[in-house]
Amino acid sequence: MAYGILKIKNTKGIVTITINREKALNALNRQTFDELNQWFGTDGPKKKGLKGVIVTGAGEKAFVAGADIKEFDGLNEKSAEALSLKGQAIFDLIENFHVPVIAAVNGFALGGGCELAMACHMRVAGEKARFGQPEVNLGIIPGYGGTQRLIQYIGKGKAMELLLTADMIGAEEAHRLGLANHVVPAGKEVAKAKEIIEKIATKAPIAITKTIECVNVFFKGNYDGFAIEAEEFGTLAETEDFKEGAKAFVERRKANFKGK
Ligand code: DAK
Repeated sequence: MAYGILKIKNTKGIVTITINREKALNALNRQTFDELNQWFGTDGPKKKGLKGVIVTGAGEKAFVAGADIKEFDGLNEKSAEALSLKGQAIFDLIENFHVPVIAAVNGFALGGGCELAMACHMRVAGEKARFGQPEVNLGIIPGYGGTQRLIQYIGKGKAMELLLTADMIGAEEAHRLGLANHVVPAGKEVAKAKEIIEKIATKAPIAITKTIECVNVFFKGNYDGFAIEAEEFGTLAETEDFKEGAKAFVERRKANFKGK
């Protein structure tokens, strides 16, 4: 499969994947998801001599400003739940990838963008990075693991606050809370991620892979919060407020929610 949106560059075993939709602030449309699936599910695992992967966004403004709101139209309970499960499965591929995957967060990481960054093993934030889960502004909830992963990084109380208020936080706050591993000057995110990968590449590769597996197993409880998240996401897709939220965004006006 040819890649039309992802720019993929392999430099001495470090692959940098750039989501290249700068005009749409790198929003995740269906094609971007398909290409991420193709790379993390099929092409990436076959690469020989791979040390690590860096995921970043094109331009200086955004890592990824969310799922593509312009593709929300026409979703119903079934299709939204299916899409949520598909997105979760792709982000699971990233979370369980056999070599380190680092998000180089160069600007807005909102909604699905914050979820993508959280699916990576670490996050290096540029000083202009902004993180947030603004889904409730649109009448929905995070559909790609955000309700589950944010708690893992910053704890229940703060996660609840960010998810319920839709507030954005800057790089320093994300670092203080444990969401960002490092904060670096703008433009240095990829370089710092490379430095971390080079350090990890000096360690035993199988131990690295097993460490990733073990850390991830800790978070697989007996309950399936992701399935519940997908189910609830499907339910919300049929609400009037969801349609109004997306429409208001496109029309650049404040949404008029009715609780329906
Ligand atoms: N989707 C599509 N286009 C987007 C976008 C997005 N998420 N974010 C920005 N853009 C586009 C804008 O529409 C604009 O395009 P034009 O109008 O010029 O054609 C261009 O990018 C530049 O954006 P702005 O003009 O708005 O730039 P500003 O600097 O004024 O503002 C901003 C930057 C990041 C604050 C603002 O763009 C913004 O608030 N963006 C939306 C943030 C957001 O709400 N993101 C979505 C969160 S919800 C699902 C599962 C999960 C999800 C969805 C579905 N299923 C299972 C179905 C997840 C949902 C989310 O991610």
